[in-house]
Amino acid sequence: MDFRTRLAELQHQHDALLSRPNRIDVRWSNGLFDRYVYPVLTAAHTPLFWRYDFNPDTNPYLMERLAVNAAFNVGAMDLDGKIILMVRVEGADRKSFFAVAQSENPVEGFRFWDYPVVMPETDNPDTNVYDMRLTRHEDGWIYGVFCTERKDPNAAPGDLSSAVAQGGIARTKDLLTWERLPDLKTPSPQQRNVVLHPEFVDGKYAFYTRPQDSFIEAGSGGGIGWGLCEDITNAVIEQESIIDERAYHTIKEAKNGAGAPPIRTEMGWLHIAHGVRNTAAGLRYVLYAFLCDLAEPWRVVARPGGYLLAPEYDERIGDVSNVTFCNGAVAREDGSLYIYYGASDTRTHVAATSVERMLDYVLNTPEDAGRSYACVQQRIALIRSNFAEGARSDASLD
Ligand code: M1P
Repeated sequence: MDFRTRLAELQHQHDALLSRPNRIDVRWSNGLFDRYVYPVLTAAHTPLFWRYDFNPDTNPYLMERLAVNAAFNVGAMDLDGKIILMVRVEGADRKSFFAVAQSENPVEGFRFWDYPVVMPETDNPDTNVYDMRLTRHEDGWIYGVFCTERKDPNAAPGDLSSAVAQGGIARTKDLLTWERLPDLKTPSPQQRNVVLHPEFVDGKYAFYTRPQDSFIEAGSGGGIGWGLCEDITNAVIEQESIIDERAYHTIKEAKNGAGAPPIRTEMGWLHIAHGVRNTAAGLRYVLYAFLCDLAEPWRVVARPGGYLLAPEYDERIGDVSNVTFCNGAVAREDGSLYIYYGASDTRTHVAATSVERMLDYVLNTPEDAGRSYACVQQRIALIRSNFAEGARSDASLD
């Protein structure tokens, strides 16, 4: 196929992908949210002109010159009626960067802006940046809080894996031009999954943190932390307290982290977070939800047990399999709520629900009972109440 024909074919396929309608996955039904059949973003959604050199003289075989590996873990917000996703795009070289994709439809039709985000560096340049949470703060700025990763300066010679993760902070008014602020300083050696609360608390900026001792292990960092700081242009948290602990034999045994910036509801601040447990096949990442008090956002008031959303179907497989991860959700004025989640560190999916349903879920789902015996008691209570409602025994059916 000659250059021009192949380019036309590539463009045709790309246009078809970008305009492919999405539909609810009928295999899935739990009354809480709808899953969609197709991911809303994949590496293949990135513009062809980000990847191919279109000049036949310099690229006679029409090769991908700068391939893209993945598009996942998106920050999200509603902007003038459009859904904006701040995508973690990962090049074939493993480096992630941020890029905006937008759509008027929350479940399909996402298209990338022409250029990725140019995120200014600090004096200590980031090797890798990822997982931006977008917070529209009451101070008038839109903040992007993300993980910045650099090689560990104390790594032993030959150790090319040890890294240091910290909370990077930048702000913008238009998502185009970004002002980089100094990284968040906390008492913890490392941070990931840092989220800025959208409102001042006691006149201060409030952060959800995830203290950790090393790059991978949370170690003594016991869960989702909370801390206040006076000045976001030099953000220092002196005191960090754990508001949502890790716990033995739960979905957040190994680690957990705040996800989308919390959503203000009439019943409290709604959080969609992630929990990580160990399995014989490696780590398993699931989403879970909890609710915090409106006036005291550091106080958890409802903790439904178990996970909200776990990897299913194709979501289970990818570069890091068995992972669902959320750092962006959008609550719209009509009450609908869209949860964007990365699947297995490869692509981006959406689950559609409503704030009302999520409140029903967090307020009426029993807490983790903690022990098998107690979980059986919980289930027996449900069974008895259903028999009282007229449920028929399956065993009595022929
Ligand atoms: O690979 C799974 C996830 O691992 C990290 O999350 P956590 O810090 O909770 O382990 C992040 O790097 C995230 O991007 C990734 O999806």
